[in-house]
Amino acid sequence: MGICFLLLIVGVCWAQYDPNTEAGRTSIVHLFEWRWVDIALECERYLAPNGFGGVQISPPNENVIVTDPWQPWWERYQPISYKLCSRSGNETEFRDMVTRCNNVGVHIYVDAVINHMCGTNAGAGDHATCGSYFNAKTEDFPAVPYSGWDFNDGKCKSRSGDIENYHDISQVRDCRLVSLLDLALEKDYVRSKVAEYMNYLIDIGVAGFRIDAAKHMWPGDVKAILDKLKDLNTKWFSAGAKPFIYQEVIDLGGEPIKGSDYFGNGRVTEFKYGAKLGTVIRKWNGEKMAYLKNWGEGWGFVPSDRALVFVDNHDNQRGHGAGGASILTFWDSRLYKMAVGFMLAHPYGFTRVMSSFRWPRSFVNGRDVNDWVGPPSNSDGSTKPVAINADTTCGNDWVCEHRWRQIKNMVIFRNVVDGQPFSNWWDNGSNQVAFGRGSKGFIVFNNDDWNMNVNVQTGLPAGTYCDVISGQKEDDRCTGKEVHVSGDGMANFQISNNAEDPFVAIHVNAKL
Ligand code: AAO
Repeated sequence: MGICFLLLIVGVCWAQYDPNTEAGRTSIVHLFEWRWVDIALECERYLAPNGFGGVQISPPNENVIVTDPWQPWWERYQPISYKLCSRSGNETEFRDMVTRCNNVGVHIYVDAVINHMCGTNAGAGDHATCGSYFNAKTEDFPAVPYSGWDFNDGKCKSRSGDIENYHDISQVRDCRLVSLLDLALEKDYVRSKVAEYMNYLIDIGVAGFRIDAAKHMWPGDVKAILDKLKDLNTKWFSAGAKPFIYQEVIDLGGEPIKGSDYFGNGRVTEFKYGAKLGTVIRKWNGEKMAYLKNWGEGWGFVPSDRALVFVDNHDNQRGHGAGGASILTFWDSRLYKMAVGFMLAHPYGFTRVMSSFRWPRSFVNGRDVNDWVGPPSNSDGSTKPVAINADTTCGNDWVCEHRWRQIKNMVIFRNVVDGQPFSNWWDNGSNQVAFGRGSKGFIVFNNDDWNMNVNVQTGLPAGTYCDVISGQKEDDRCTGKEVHVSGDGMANFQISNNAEDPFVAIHVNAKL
């Protein structure tokens, strides 16, 4: 009791850092803009059998339908109500997805857009995804209901009412982010409406939330909402389990709002991770992989147990949000696979894999003028199903990075080495590096412009291992390169700088 009181003061009695994934499942995947029916199938046919712990889904609540430009992906970040209909599906389909995914041990994490409603220019009428009436000008959202009293207009001190200066903390939190109507989260009524929405999802069986635009809310307001949340549904989670919370706080340094301001509520997204890793793998600014030896807190990142990490996200893969040009995406597939491989092998942070759709990228003066284009869709605007090809890749312009052999096998690698220490680092002072995870796994990269041929200590038991990057172990044979570890743990690695994938990864479950 006394201890809990003390802990309560520093905020750890409530805060939820544990992802609630099943034991031995250490990553989630963001199935950006996927339909609920496709996610349910993917949980059963692919994610569960390959050890994925969960899925971050696109916002499930009612949003405005934007027609100029035509149904951009970002319309889903403009809520109209907390009813569960969206381009991804209706409430019945949502419930079916959560049940079926949970039943195979893959949990659902909801992207919760609770900082704001639609933009000031969204108009009025019933052009929202469940058909609810709203009026952006009068700030009337009867389907919640919210009215003009429930927004921050009076509090905001910027000239336009929008955020104009990220160095002014109150502006960032009390004014409108890109003109989105900013909810007055200090009001108990508003907090209760938001908590009601989140509790409804918890009852259905979700395991946690990405808190969108958390930077634009006062940490204490977020906490007041979280304090109203229920424990997870005991049909799938142990009694007393709290929803996993990861807050979207963009902190690349240089602004007064810090990721650490939000530790009391849960984890935060570490945006420095993808920005820096992209810079290193691209070899920009004199960076080299040898410098990754102290990757993690040593690079100024938040503590590992407070971090949600990713190579790219739905914003910065198309120039939104933050990270800049260094961010690696599926468009640079060779370097991207190395970056994701490095992330999944390294113990730092809780990892999220991105799964994208392809869009007609078109650069004008260095900016992608098609950065708004929504998911693959039919002529009536409905989202196309995720087609699965005979070779297990996806069709219909769904990229499915999570199904790329190299990435899928590294998700498994991370599960196999879970709990093992970062060990046996080796580098050539340039871009050839290697490291292990105790006695369970080892990975080697050659990002130099010359061939690699080294003998290094792996820490693994003697034997012949199958490289899970160039192939994988199928029954008792290896479809890729084989690596021989001798009795003293040493092994020889040869990686051509022209290899399709210039890295090799082995682990004890891929021993022949
Ligand atoms: C759309 C239109 C707008 C229109 C609005 C309303 O594009 O023109 O005004 O509708 O009609 C998404 C889209 C938006 C879209 C919105 C609503 O990205 O384009 O607006 O839906 O439909 C900030 C926030 C961060 C946010 C990010 C995009 O802090 O929370 O912007 N991400 C989330 C979602 C995102 C969504 C929303 C929030 C809204 O993931 O998909 O928006 O729900 C600085 C700040 C960052 C700030 C960026 C971008 O970053 O630090 O906090 O992110 O600027 O404004 C260097 C700096 C770095 C800086 C960066 C960029 O890298 O180091 O700190 O430059 O300047």
